[in-house]
Amino acid sequence: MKAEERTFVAIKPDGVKRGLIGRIIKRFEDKGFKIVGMKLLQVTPELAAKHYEEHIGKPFYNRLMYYITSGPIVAMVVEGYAAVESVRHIVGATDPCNADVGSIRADYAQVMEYNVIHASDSVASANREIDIYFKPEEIYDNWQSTLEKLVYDEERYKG
Ligand code: FUP
Repeated sequence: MKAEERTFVAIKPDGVKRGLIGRIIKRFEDKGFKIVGMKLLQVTPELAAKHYEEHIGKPFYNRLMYYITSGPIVAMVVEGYAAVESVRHIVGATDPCNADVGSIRADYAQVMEYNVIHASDSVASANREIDIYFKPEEIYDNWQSTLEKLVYDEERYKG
């Protein structure tokens, strides 16, 4: 059964520089997700290499490293029902040409190299990426979103 999950989301440097932070966060809030971690940070080359270690050696790796370190990102931990799958739908396909209409990448991006946002592709990746970007004490879950009980039954779907 699908359940409550956490996922890692990052508004990439192009999204920050284009002034899309508010519009992107709004989509997750509108959906009823709970943001339990959030910060603006500059990704160092070391952090970037850790995040994208699966892509080391690929033809686009160097460009990806340059891009993700080219300005600050907004890193978030987003919590909600089937958050990994659901957030990936809101984000859209990696290549914005193929992203579903209405998704963030369809609405705001044209090419893969500047696709505005990152979201974890599995629960295992989410846990790994949350660990890379957040200390446990930087995650705040000790508050109640007014939506938790209305958008989905939190107790029923507890992860
Ligand atoms: P995603 O999970 O959608 O972020 O996509 P990937 O982990 O497959 O790729 C990470 C980033 O590398 C993408 F956001 C964009 C970039 N990339 C390219 O530039 N070219 C490629 O062929 C594949 C990925």
